[in-house]
Amino acid sequence: MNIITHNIKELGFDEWFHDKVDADNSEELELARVIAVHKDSYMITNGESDVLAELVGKIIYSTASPLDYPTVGDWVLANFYDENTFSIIHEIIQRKSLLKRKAPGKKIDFQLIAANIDVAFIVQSLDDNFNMRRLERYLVMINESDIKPIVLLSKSDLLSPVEVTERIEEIKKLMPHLDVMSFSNENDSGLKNIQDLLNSGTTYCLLGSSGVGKTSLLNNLIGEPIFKTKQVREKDRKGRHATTHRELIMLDCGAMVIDTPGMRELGNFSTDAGLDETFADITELSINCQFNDCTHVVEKDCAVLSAVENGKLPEKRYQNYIKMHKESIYNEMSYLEKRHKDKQLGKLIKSVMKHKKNK
Ligand SMILES: Nc1nc2c(ncn2[C@@H]2O[C@H](COP(=O)(O)OP(=O)(O)OP(=O)(O)O)[C@@H](O)[C@H]2O)c(=O)[nH]1
Ligand SMILES: [Mg+2]
Ligand SMILES: [Zn+2]
Repeated sequence: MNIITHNIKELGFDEWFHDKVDADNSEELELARVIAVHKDSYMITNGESDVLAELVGKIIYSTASPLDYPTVGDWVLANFYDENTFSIIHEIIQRKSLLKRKAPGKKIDFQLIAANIDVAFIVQSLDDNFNMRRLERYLVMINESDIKPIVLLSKSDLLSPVEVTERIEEIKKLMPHLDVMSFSNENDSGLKNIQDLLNSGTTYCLLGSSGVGKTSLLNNLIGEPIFKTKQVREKDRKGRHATTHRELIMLDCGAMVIDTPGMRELGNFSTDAGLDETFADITELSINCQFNDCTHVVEKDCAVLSAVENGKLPEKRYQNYIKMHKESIYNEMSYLEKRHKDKQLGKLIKSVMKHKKNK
């Protein structure tokens, strides 16, 4: 059985993961963490060297879902070859947490964002990008996993201090327990507060729309402009992503940060847990609904609807909740249907192959 070496401990490997490693396989394989995902290959590290990796055939041919592929932040068991210049990933170790969304467009499938994240920074810019409904959407995604969300409001240099405080209060009024901070990459205000949050061996990830300043923040935390940021010209900021892939970066303080490309769509999936936690006010109100299975849409004596009527619950927040709830039911059903069809197809292929063999 592999022991927890100093190297992998620094990368965040702990007893929790140790208990999940299959002892049979761990003899000849080495523990490593996925630090980057490219089209058909990966970059993994064992704390000593960063090594190019590919997937073992077994994973490529037996995977039914994107959930079975490695993503940034994953712990894997791998074989290292050629003096640690190449490796083959044999197994993904169970994930402590997983950030995923619906794949963009009409396709009903998951897209993985990152695994084994401890803290997610939701970055929204204070100028024109701030949007409470989008913030709720990110929170639903994060609260579904055991990840701590922290809201970072960027570009505070573009607003007056009074306006910044008002924005923070607006969020706090709806979600009193949420951590919210403002900062600026331009004049460095608030950066020290963010640095103070970072702990060694802990994995953070930067989420938020394109152009809000995620990579600029990462560069500031590194202390050097290592990663490319984009030059925003006023009108054509759409469709140009400065960051194109996800990568795990180790900071000098020992904290790890995953930068992600800005996401335009955030379709959600089976997010009951995420919804309940994000909309704790609605969950709380629903205790007083007449029916246990109240959907808060048409029912009589619905405490949620009354709260909207008397202005205690903002109508837009209520509508966003209902919208995401419906969406998650729809996506879940479509996904199950798709999986069922895929399985049928799999059976058909198997029987055709068998038939051919027997001929
Ligand atoms: N005024 C101001 N501009 C900023 C701040 N942070 C970033 N910017 C500018 O915003 C633009 C986008 O910054 P990036 O760091 O590339 O944004 P990003 O979130 O990484 O964008 P994607 O990689 O496309 O998702 C750049 O031109 C930055 O100079 C800030 O705090 N204040
Ligand atoms: Mg970026
Ligand atoms: Zn109700």
